[in-house]
Amino acid sequence: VPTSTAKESRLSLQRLLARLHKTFPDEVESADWQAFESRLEDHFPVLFDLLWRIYGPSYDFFFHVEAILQTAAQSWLDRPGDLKSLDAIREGHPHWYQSNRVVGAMAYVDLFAGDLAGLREKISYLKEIGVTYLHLMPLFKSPAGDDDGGYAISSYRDLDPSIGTMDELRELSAELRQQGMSLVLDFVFNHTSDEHEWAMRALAGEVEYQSYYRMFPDRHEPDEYERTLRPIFPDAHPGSFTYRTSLGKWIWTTFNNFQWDLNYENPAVFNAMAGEMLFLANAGVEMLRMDAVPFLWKEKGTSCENLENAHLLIQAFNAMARIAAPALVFKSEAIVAPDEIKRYVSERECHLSYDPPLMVQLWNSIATRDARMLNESLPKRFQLPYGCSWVNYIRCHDDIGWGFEDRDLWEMNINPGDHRWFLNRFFCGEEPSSFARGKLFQLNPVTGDARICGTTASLCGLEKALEENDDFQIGQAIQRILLLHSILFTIGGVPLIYLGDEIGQLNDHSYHDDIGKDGDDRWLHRPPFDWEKAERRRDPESVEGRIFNGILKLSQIRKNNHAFNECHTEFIDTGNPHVFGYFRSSEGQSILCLANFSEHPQDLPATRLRQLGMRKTFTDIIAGRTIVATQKLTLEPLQFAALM
Ligand code: OTU
Repeated sequence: VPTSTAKESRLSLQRLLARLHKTFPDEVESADWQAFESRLEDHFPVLFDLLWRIYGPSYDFFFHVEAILQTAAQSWLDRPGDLKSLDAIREGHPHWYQSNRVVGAMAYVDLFAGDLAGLREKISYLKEIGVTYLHLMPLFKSPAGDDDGGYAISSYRDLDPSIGTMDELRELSAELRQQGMSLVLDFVFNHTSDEHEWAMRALAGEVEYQSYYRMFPDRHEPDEYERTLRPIFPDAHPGSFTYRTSLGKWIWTTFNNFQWDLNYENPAVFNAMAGEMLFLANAGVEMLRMDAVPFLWKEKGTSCENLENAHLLIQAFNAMARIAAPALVFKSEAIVAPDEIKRYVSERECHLSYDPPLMVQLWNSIATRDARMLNESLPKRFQLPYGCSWVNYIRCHDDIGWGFEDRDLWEMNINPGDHRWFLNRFFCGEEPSSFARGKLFQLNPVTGDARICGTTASLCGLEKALEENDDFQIGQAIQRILLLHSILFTIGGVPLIYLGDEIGQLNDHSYHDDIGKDGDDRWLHRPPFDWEKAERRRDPESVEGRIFNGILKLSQIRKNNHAFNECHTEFIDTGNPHVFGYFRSSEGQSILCLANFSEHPQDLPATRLRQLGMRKTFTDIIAGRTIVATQKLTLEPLQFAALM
């Protein structure tokens, strides 16, 4: 498809504006409308070009472009005044998420605080840790029992009634904003649940809504596609299609059989979902976690992941946001090969992205007590385009999958398959050197691939140490938890805490008693937040107090040192295979971060430090003491130091 020219898009805009003026006759004179038109001038050429590249061949292309602009105009007119003020603030300071003051946290509303009203009462707890970015897990209407933790959405405009109402969500977002916190929600736009109105109408035989999904009359095409697809939940749901007898059709279901993939080849689907996205933005959501982006577009003979049109679609959603909700930014959730992850990150696509390579490498170093893989492979891909940022995490609500770039491992003479298997055994506690209490997830019997479930504390050895009542091991487990968080809070990007990790919550096996959760082992690491345990954070001698205070200190150190601003991280060769090291510098301040993954003291020769420009005397701002290193610097077991 040839790309459109600037001239074509300008001409189209003129024609479309004339028609839009007729649709919104009472608005066109207003200042609000003028603001909309000036944004259109800026961003319509981009949007038009993207739509043209995706949908250009459809006979009714122009009809759809007009409908899409109507969605943008209506959403802008519906946007509340306080959010329009936020738009103006963000336009003046678009890269707010790069600030060292930003600290993220994620939680399920029901598990953390019962409901939205309960959550408002917990804002002070979040403020105590310094949270400024709050990701609430999907809270929309979902099929009872079959909801994939909220990722099967039946309506993007109605909440799960046990959590609250849309009005309460709007109130919460306003209160968070007043308290200096940004609300982050998921945009689950690859699929809807099979109880979404569109799916129900499709089931009832409405052809228009059947074209919202990908349906096939027999196995012919599904078989063709499956030749090159990888199953995502092989345990729960083999293959990528589900047969519905009432329809007599096979439906594309990448994830569970109740999650129907949307058909983005149909421009009406893009328009409808852009409307849902802007609706969320107008409720006060400042950042969208763009769920499952790799799967948006499908083509026979390919893996149907990370295809070019998936990128173009996200860019088209982004252009819609620039026009109708400029404060909105996107975070990419692409848990794919390291080289593919970065392709989603740019100001025109997703401003932020999870950083699975860091997460995976951190766990690898925890298991091997060795930092060489971190030192070798992380620096290769850490640099992001201007204005973009990583969201760093130790673990999230999903499993941990060993997403290394195989090439990197071969270069280090490590067999990737064997090494993944070692890590799986290690985190299930099956290796002699292990302290972890994880569980295998989605073992693929064909490939032998598997992923790991478990909370940070249980994977770091706290569960085992507490059971064995071993103070020394308890201390080491706490140090591992703090070591991981130290890197999270200092390396370039937004640190994202899984709420509960800051008080060392352990694996929770109670999900087996809930038929909605049993069978999905990711619930092992999604325990209800334990507020009694959280109370013990006030006792500095308690396990909870030691972890909580350690993380609190990291949060404060991050906020008080502008070296942690922005994303730039200069990785260094520490000369010691157990020690991971990097410089953070900004506005004239420079801090050398060193992480010892070994359970033994590790030395760094003073000559190496001198070469890195360090003096003989410096301060470790974590330990709060002055260090004189004339001969060498010795790091304690599992110590993290930030030197300046
Ligand atoms: C996401 O995860 C969510 O985080 C999961 O909780 C959902 O179940 C799922 O989407 C469906 O909505 O495969 O193992 O590359 O890896 O989107 C988790 C992206 C997943 C996928 C990711 C997906």
